[in-house]
Amino acid sequence: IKHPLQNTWTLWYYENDRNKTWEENQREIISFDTAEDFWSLYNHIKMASDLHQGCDYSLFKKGIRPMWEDDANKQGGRWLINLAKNQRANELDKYWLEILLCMIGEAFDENSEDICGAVVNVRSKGDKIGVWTADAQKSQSVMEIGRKLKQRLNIGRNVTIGYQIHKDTMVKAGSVTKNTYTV
Ligand code: M7G
Repeated sequence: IKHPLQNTWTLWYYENDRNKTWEENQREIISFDTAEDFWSLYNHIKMASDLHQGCDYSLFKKGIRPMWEDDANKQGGRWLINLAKNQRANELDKYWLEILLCMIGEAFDENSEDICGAVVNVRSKGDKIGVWTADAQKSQSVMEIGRKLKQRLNIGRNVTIGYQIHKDTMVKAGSVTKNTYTV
């Protein structure tokens, strides 16, 4: 028998079609709930670094849509990892896989229930990876998740990552959103 995961996860793919709304461009691809099915899917799809600029992958717990508006996300925010352009070659795919493994392996321990999902944005101005949590007010959980992330991704102590509340991001389209937490 296959190795069951604690949660069922859904992969989403975003491709920008100017004739559709942002929400319509989010496509639900497939759900899985075993380690083996995760690897079949992972090995079958393109690496994030091979996606066209402007595309996203999102992996969220089944039932949570990868958008601010979802009930599970609307009080939440994200730990954001901004990558420099030259990090696409070496870091992007490594970071994304490590985050996927942290999520499906419930590596955030008792804070795993606060994890909603993660998004990778492939962008010409610099790629981004966001880890979305359910409740921005749960400072202890948010901070523990941030510290664990930094540790698992081997992000140096000289590098700071920030947590931004979705409600702040929402009204700041195009400009910088303030960090509510940093680690
Ligand atoms: P992005 O794709 O997260 O980053 O947001 P980018 O600026 O690097 O491309 C781009 C735009 O997509 C936003 O300004 C919004 O118009 C739209 N958008 C992004 N997200 C995550 C959402 C969302 O959760 N809900 C809605 N309605 N629009 C979103």
